[in-house]
Amino acid sequence: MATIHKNLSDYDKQTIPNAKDFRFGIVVSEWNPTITENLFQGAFDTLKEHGAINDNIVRWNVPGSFELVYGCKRMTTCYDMLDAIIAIGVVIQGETKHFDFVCEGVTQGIKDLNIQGDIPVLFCVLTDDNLQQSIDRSGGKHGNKGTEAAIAAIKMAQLRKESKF
Ligand code: DLZ
Repeated sequence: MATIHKNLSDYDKQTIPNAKDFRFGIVVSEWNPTITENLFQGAFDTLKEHGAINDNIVRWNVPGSFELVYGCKRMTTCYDMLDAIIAIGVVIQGETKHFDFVCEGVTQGIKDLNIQGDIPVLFCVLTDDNLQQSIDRSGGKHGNKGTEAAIAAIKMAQLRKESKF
């Protein structure tokens, strides 16, 4: 998963489906807010760039990354017409084991939502050693993981549409 020499936001725009008919949810963690806002903006701008309209993008905030799972779960219940949901958070290594527990909880939780539910939930959670790594991946020298998640969300929305019979 080395991204040290890779800009995460490099992709071929021609290969991305048009998102004008899709509806997206974005759940944003308020922990490390300057980073999560940049991730949100990267995701929002990318969805718009590929045709999504403002009224078809709903945003909710949750206190921390651990709460992303519940936020996404509730969003799938309240807005069952959504085509994909993006979970945005940043977990930065501290001095205790909290980092490991939050990372484990949110990763497994979002995985479970994808197994149990019908709406794809995209994992846009940075799990970094320090603040600089998060800055580099939220609009810095390694691109914006929010952009990457938005592209994945459009692709998953299209896959979901095409796989319905
Ligand atoms: C408590 C905590 C800590 C120490 N670090 C982070 C972090 O780096 N990123 C993050 O999104 N949230 C953190 N939290 C908060 C937890 O995600 C959660 O909100 C609380 O444990 C309450 O459930």
